[in-house]
Amino acid sequence: MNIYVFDMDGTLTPARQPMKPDFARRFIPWLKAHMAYLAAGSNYEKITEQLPADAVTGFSGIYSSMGNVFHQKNKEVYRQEIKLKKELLQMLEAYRKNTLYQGKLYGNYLELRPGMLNFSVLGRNCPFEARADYNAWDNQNHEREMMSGELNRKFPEYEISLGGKISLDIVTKGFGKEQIAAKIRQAHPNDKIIFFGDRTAAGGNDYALAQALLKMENTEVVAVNTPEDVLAFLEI
Ligand code: M1P
Repeated sequence: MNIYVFDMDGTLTPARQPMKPDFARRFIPWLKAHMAYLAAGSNYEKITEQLPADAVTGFSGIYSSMGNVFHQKNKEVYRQEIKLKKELLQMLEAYRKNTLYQGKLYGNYLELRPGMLNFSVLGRNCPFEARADYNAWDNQNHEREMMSGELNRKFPEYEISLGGKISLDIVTKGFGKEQIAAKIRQAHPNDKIIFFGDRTAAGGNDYALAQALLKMENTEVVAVNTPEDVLAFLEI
């Protein structure tokens, strides 16, 4: 049997937006007929906002906050927390204060989730246009790459990766998305595991999970750019 694993933002839904109705109409019947898990960076509340209820219950399990929380059929099975060093938080505050981005900054720039911290210089309370504006600026100026490189060198006990468009995801080493690989393999020792993600390249937040899976036997990683690529691969 194949076990399917999906990232959410950029893979099953547009980033931070609800699943498109046409995608849901084709994907959910397929989901109900297969064994599939969600492996998301977002927290569970955001997942339930973005996915229709029958998609949430259609998964055999939902890993949220990078695998630090696990739900089955709407019931929380476990959660893990993160310890944050004062020096790390001070550096994040300095990045926010000294950014060269000229646009307006918004609130909720440090979002603590179970087992992880999401950091965005721009601030998560930004409107959608500001998100696009910051992302275009960051693509030119590589602020997030610079910050994640510096933080990974200075704090080897943490793993810092680019989130989606505007943020960094910070976890304790070993407690990023890669932990999901071992958990799914343990539950399904003999099955083929196929993972779909839009950020499987180095530096992306699906990279660690993709690499952990590829080190195991009987796995496949499918790099996608949009939810439509998922439908095309699955031929649904
Ligand atoms: O694609 C998953 C990422 O989505 C959001 O990223 P951003 O706000 O940067 O677009 C965040 O929820 C992030 O934690 C998550 O990994």
